[in-house]
Amino acid sequence: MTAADVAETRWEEAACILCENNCGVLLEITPPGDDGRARIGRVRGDKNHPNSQGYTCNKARELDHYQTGPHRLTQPLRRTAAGTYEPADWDTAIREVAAGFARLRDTHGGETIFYYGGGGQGNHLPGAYAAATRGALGSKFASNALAQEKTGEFWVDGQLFGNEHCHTTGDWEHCEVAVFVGKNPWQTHGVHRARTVLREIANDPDRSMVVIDPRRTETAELADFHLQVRPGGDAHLLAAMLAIAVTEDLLDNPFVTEHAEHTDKLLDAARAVDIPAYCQRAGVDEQLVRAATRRIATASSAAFYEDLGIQQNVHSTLNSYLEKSLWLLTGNLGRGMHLHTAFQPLWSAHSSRATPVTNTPMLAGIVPCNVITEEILTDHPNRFRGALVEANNPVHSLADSHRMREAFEALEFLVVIDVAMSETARLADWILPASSQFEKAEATFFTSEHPANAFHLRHAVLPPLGDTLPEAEIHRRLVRELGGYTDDDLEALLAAAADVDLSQPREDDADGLDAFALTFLGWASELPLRTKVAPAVLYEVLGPRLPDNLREGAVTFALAHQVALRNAKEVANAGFIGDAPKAGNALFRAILERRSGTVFAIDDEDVDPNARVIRDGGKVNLEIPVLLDELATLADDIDPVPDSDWPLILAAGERRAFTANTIFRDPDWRKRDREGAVRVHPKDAADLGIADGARVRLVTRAGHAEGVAMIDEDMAHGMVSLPNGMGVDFPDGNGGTVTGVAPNELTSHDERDPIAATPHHKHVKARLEPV
Ligand SMILES: Nc1nc2c(c(=O)[nH]1)N[C@H]1C(S)=C(S)[C@@H](COP(=O)(O)OP(=O)(O)OC[C@H]3O[C@@H](n4cnc5c(=O)[nH]c(N)nc54)[C@H](O)[C@@H]3O)O[C@H]1N2
Ligand SMILES: Nc1nc2c(c(=O)[nH]1)N[C@H]1C(S)=C(S)[C@@H](COP(=O)(O)OP(=O)(O)OC[C@H]3O[C@@H](n4cnc5c(=O)[nH]c(N)nc54)[C@H](O)[C@@H]3O)O[C@H]1N2
Ligand code: SF4
Ligand SMILES: [Mo]
Repeated sequence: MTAADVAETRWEEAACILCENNCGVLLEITPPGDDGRARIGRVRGDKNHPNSQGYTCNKARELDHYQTGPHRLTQPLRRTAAGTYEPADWDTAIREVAAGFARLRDTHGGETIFYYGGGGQGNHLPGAYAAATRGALGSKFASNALAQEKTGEFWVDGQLFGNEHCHTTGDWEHCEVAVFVGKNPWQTHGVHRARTVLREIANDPDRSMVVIDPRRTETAELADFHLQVRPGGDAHLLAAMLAIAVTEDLLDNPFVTEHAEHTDKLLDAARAVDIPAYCQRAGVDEQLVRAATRRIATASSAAFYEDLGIQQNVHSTLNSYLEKSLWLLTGNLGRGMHLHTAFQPLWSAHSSRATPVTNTPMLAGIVPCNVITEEILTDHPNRFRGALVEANNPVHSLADSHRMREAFEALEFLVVIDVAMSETARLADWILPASSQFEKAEATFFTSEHPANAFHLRHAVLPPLGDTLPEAEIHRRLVRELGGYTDDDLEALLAAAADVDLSQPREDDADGLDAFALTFLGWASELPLRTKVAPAVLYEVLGPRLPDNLREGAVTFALAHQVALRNAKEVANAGFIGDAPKAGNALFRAILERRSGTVFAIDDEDVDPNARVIRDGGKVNLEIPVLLDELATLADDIDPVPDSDWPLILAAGERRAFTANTIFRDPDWRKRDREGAVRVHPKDAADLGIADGARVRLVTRAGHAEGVAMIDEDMAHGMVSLPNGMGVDFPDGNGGTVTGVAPNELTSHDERDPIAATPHHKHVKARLEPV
């Protein structure tokens, strides 16, 4: 596609890329203006999208601020000795990037090449193709943002249900009670059509909402029970709730006996809880805690969502254990909460490995974000010496930006693939410019619905900018340059692919896909390296057989087959039937044809809720010794001594109406709260003599920053907050502007969970000073 192809305004199916909901949208594509570039105009919800059904929030209409602007990279850039960047052509870039990594591989081993990325809120295909480059290099250690939020939860799932792919999701449409723990879905979604669904629950006299959050958020405003917990008091609160459920005889005993085992130690621990003291420690009225617990326990179904408020906080992993125990013991597995299918799991099923330098466990197979700098800044022979960063901005998004910069500068070779000159790209030896998510086919693997689960392969709807390439092509060229496969290797595949024609829908096997699938499977199984480089190979041999605007979807061919094998029953329920390769091919065809997304799997309902528990014997295990030990320590933390140096707790990285990680760099996208104010409780502001709109200095152990104060009576006393995603620079033509505070200038890498090593972003000791 070229700019000339956009001759007149047209509407195209796509998805919003700003949060994990990926709502289906219709984009108005406008023809090139004076700058010669077609762009995104109006944005509407797509009623045909299986998940969003026409819904969008306020942010989707700003998508052109991502697509168009001076922040976009247009050509490969090489760092000069002086630290500036000079443009280069792709052939040079690929040759030198491959040579730089090959040197590290050959001298120190491929495992010293670290990979950070895989995608953000809208783009997971880069990660799928990067697997080929990593395979060719022998790179074994990788990380991404999941290891600073969800890995503790995944590990608890593994302990409870059998492995870390046993992920649960809430049935928000039907649950009688919805419980949000450190989660503000009104702003952050995660629940499809969140604002509509939340209003429905709030307006239904037979349903209730419970919110556990120190701030009276937009979600809390709609709740029947707002447990306004003291920052960091969740473990005490959740332990008290569990204790109330146990001692008031509110457990679903028949359900527990039938579906769970090893419950005694947890129940004993709950009985030992001093309920009034724990409620007081948590800062919530005991009668309110009792009432909310009774409401949850007596409901026919309760759905729970735990998120950053507890996952990036003290006792993060313990909080997950307590939260899940509460809904399990009150009989909600298979009622409000469900184990679901996934199109392609984003993490590993097992936590069997540890990092090479600090020997920190890699929960769900991911290097914990908070140890990355320690794995680089050392003379240990196995340290990370090189890194490939793609579609994420870790120098901005990981704890302790100072130390992150120091570590990434210390790397012998750093390559960043991004659409924009990010904070991380600024440190790279090579910056490779990617086509945007609207200039290539893209998809995410955020597929966690029950019972009907959908996958959406989006079409390219705009021509690629400048000299950018999709990641699929970047990785294909890198793998080729690294010798991951040769022309000879492809002979049989190219012959089979020659008979494939997917340029338009055809009946069943008239497109030649069945024969290709069999050839491909045989080819891949011949040599171990072939499986690794297969994504790049598929892009090379199958990509050209796909419609032009879907080429980067080639890898979903393999993924469709994998899910059809893994979840044959659920995939058949969605209408894709037949022995391999029939079902996988039918699913792949549907993915290519259905521009608004495809339901790929439908879970059976009314089956044993334990059907997906994969532990031996099929019962849920409720005994996690290391967390029971941590639970016992709560009794010694009933009366914390106030810290006069750090009287406030900073939630560093709150989601608001106008935040979207670092996906937007142009500050003009924000219709209000442009600078991202520091929210302060009126009493704290009065004590410090701070007026609304005044400039303030926020000081933490790690650093200090100046911002503008917003007095907010919805805040908890003693708590301040900063929005996430701020403090990125934008090339405005005058040397660049930075708007707002980058929260990780204020966080420390060593404040982390004892088990998951996830950061305490929501619990940073701080003080505030007037400027
Ligand atoms: N608008 C917008 N939406 C987004 C994003 C975005 O950048 N902007 N990012 C997306 C991403 S990547 C994610 S992971 C999700 C995150 O979604 P959420 O987890 O909902 O996001 P946050 O606002 O960071 O944190 C949620 C809540 O935690 C509360 N909190 C703070 N301290 C505590 C505490 O001690 N205890 C409890 N119980 N709660 C506490 C905060 O008051 C806040 O309301 O949002 C996604 N959606
Ligand atoms: N203090 C604090 N820190 C936090 C959080 C917090 O609450 N507080 N939240 C954490 C959480 S939950 C998350 S998820 C992370 C998010 O932070 P990151 O994981 O770093 O992700 P994003 O900010 O979404 O980064 C997106 C990057 O991808 C680039 N990009 C966009 N489209 C494409 C594309 O098509 N191809 C390529 N190659 N690049 C593209 C963008 O330009 C940008 O540089 O932040 C984490 N950091
Ligand atoms: S909820 Fe809003 S930000 Fe999230 S995908 Fe939908 S429109 Fe985009
Ligand atoms: Mo996130």
